[in-house]
Amino acid sequence: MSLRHIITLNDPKLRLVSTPIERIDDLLTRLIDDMIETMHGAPGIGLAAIQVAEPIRLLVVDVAGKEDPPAPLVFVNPEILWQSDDRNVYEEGCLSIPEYYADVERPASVRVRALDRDGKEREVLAKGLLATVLQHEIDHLDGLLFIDHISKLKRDRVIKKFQKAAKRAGEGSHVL
Ligand code: GNR
Ligand code: NI
Repeated sequence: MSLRHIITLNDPKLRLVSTPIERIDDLLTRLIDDMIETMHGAPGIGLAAIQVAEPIRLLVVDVAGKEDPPAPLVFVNPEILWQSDDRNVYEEGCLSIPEYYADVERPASVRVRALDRDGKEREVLAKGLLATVLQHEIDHLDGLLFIDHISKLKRDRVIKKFQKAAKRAGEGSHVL
């Protein structure tokens, strides 16, 4: 198992629409295990494959508390079958947008169908934090970020901040 590099806001790959997974082979289960390790190491409570630069419809989540043993869940080709009309607001963050947090309103509950690590079809009725994280991750599979759910003013501000930081990091590293 190994840690994978997590791409950040300036990387245009984050806007790709990820493609469905056709088979769960050795290469994929290795990616799944690396993603779980990368998520736990970050630390984070979710990770979509595109965040480690793999544009495929795969995500992992783990919303176990700090005192509990790890409880990673794997979702291959997830689909939202149903979402509640009632909504919830959570302060969200994203490993691809480090140190930025904002309130996001989403459906409070969702029913999601996916394949697990063994290729078995599963359905979960998620509420609370799990419902929020699953929607955040499924957004990633469609090239969406949580900042797409906040005001344009706030979104443009955080995008600009990251562009400036990338520019600064690039200066001085040019070969003369
Ligand atoms: O670690 C994460 N925490 C989090 C908190 C509130 C709502 C969503 C998340 S997901 C995030 C990890 C991540 O970026 N997943 O894509
Ligand atoms: Ni994220």
